Amino acid sequence: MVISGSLFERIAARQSRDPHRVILERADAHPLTWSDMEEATARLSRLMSVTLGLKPGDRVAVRVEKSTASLLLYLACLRAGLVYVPMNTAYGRDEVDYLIGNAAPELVVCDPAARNEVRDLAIKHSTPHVRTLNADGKGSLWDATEGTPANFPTVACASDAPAAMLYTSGTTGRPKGAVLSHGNLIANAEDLISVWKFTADDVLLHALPLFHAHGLFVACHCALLSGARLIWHPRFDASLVLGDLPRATVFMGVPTFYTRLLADARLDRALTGDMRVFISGSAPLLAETWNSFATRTGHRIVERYGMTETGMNTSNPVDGARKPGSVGLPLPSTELRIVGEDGGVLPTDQIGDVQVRGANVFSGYWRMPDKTAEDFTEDGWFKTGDVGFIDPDGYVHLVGRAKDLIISGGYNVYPKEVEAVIDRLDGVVESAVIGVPHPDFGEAVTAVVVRAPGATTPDAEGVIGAVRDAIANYKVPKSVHFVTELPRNTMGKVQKNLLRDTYG
Ligand code: MLC
Ligand code: AMP
Repeated sequence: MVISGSLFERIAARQSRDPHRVILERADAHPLTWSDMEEATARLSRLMSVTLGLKPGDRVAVRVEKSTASLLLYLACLRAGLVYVPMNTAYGRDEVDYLIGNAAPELVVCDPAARNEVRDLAIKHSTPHVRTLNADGKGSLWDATEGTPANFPTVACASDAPAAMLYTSGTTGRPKGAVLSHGNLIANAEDLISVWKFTADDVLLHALPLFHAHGLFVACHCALLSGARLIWHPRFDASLVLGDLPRATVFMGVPTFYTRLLADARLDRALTGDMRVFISGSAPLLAETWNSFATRTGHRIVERYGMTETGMNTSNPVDGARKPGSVGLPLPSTELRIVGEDGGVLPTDQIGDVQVRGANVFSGYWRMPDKTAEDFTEDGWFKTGDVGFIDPDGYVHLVGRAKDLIISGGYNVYPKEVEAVIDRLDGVVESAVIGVPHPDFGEAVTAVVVRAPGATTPDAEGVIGAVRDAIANYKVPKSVHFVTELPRNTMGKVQKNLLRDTYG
């Protein structure tokens, strides 16, 4: 069989070897086989392509709770050549407004509870279709598939055809849509399956959200393209994860998942005895967490490093030395180099900017050619905004970020977005938002605020309340400090390092 560049065709080719085998288990409903998934995605693809008339390349923006139906919707978009645009369910009205306006989707799928708000935004942005899908997989999208024939010829596509667009914020300006092609996603998944040695005997415990690269691409593609079984959890709950670990062989999480598992006395060698590998990424895993986990369970967590625009770039090996504090070796299809301020490549052990190139790297930001050009070098390397070095064994170590980014519990928070909300408040002159160490979230969003002379409002609660009303809840400062002025260097730039020293 000749298959095109379509990721769906690739998954179907792997899964159709044994279509009646269970590939997804969940607590509250019957397990799914590939045959179930094939049928459900055929209906959804047909509904979107034939009934609603969406064409390959059209965007489908999705803001729904994680469910197997949301996974099926993603797969149906791949199958129909549509571009899947997931949104964090924590996004507030302004964030959804911006995203729908920017992505210009033909269809928005949202939770029934948000239908009126999303419908208004859809009207504002001339989005023709709005459908709903709730956490149980019910809603107008699903209902409309009743009676739809369960056959749909998968849309063939070139490997550079867009498959998904994920929004990532910027140091300046508004969030950008990173367009990932079918080829980007396939290349990265194949590398990870080989480096992490996935086989059809694996059972992956999936507790990550489905709207970011980690849960959607890394976890799902490794399982679906290797034939491994998924145990599906709607969200991360340490207790439920511990309950299912004895039935799993692979677990993936952000560092907060690991610190929360360690906080539970039940985590021990017996419980994790049948596990093959634990994998961590999206934020720095402290060597202390790595060591505690190794002592308690005997497992050396495999840390890897990636980002929305590139998928995964490096990983510690499953066979071979896993170094705590290092993000490992470049993946087979990824080249990685460290460059100095003059753009020259730096030798081993020298700290500089991390740049990557390879089949995993996206081709650009949606409708932002200038921003895309800015983030690539002339010879096609992507500037990650991360800072690190390569050790004499070839292992990559990240030591910081050139970009002004806070990572809290694996979610990215760009200070500028939070500062903009605080600076709008009456009585505020200016603010600086920083990340300070936090035992659960790794970094905690912290605001340092200058009020107008004599002003006593807003107080900390007022600042927190205003941010909570405006943007996603994980971006809300965990603490607020008031100062009479912000420290600045001779260029007038706020010295956030001094603030981090004071409030960290
Ligand atoms: C929730 N809260 C957070 C938070 N998550 N605060 C800061 N940082 C976070 N990450 C807050 C909520 O606002 C709420 O506050 C309170 O905590 C409880 O909310 P919750 O929804 O009950 O929290 P919980 O379910 O415990 O969520 C925590 C978490 C979740 C760690 C399980 O954040 C999570 O699943 N993180 C994973 C993120 C991820 O998948 N990242 C991958 C990005 S891809 P209040 O005040 O309202 O009560 C990427 C590329 C790569 O980076 O390399 O992988
Ligand atoms: P995102 O934009 O959500 O894809 O986040 C990507 C960023 O997360 C990277 O540029 C890194 O700064 C960070 N990141 C991902 N994995 C790791 C890791 N293992 N260690 C440190 N930082 C990481």
